Amino acid sequence: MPTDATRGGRGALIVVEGLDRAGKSSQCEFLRNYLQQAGHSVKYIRFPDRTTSIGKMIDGYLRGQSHIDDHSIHLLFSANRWEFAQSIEADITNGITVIIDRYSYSGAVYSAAKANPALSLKWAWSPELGLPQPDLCLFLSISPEEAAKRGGFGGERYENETMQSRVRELFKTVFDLQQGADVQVIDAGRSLDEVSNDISKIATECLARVGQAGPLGKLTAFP
Ligand code: DGP
Repeated sequence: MPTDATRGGRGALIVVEGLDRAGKSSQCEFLRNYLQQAGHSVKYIRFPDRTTSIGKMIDGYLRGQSHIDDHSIHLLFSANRWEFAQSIEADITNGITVIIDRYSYSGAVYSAAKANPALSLKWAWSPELGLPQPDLCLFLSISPEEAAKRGGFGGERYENETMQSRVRELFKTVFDLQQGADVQVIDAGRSLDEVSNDISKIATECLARVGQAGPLGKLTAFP
């Protein structure tokens, strides 16, 4: 079966966002396998990528092993995305669809949810300007109470209900303000299969659309 690269078309940039424990990683893996079986070239990456030098600093912070000032850690998360921006763009140009587990939307909302008056949502969005603009953002919607019931919640910084409730509200705000990407809200409180079915349909439509679209865009400032 011909791949997108051999057809000469670009790949799609698909981002999966949501609260902690919304099922993002399982759904990203499902989507990668589904699209590969449909004949597409696909890569799956996740942010933060904890393998780089910057990623290791973020990992230590999330595990509570180090204290880093709110602005500094925010910029490290963003720098971690910038480390991969060129390779993401190259893959997309070469016909590879890139699925990303968490992206700039998490970047802005998790920092703004700290309710540090010196760190506004607008400020938090600004280092993201110019990063590749997703063609599709799948938001896995789950209530903070449901997320808390799922296994493993509470292990890392940010994994508490107060923070998750603020994060949920701020995701809505950021999606209203950043209208470049096609944001699709998926009810992730259902079974894995029901969620996967929705995701595969929406992603397939996205790939068909991207085949006719121009080059990948860039994230822009809030209006
Ligand atoms: P994960 O590896 O997907 O479980 O993410 C780890 C935690 O880090 C999770 O609570 C969400 C948070 N996070 C992810 N990206 C960012 C970011 O860019 N900025 C901030 N402040 N937090 C982030």
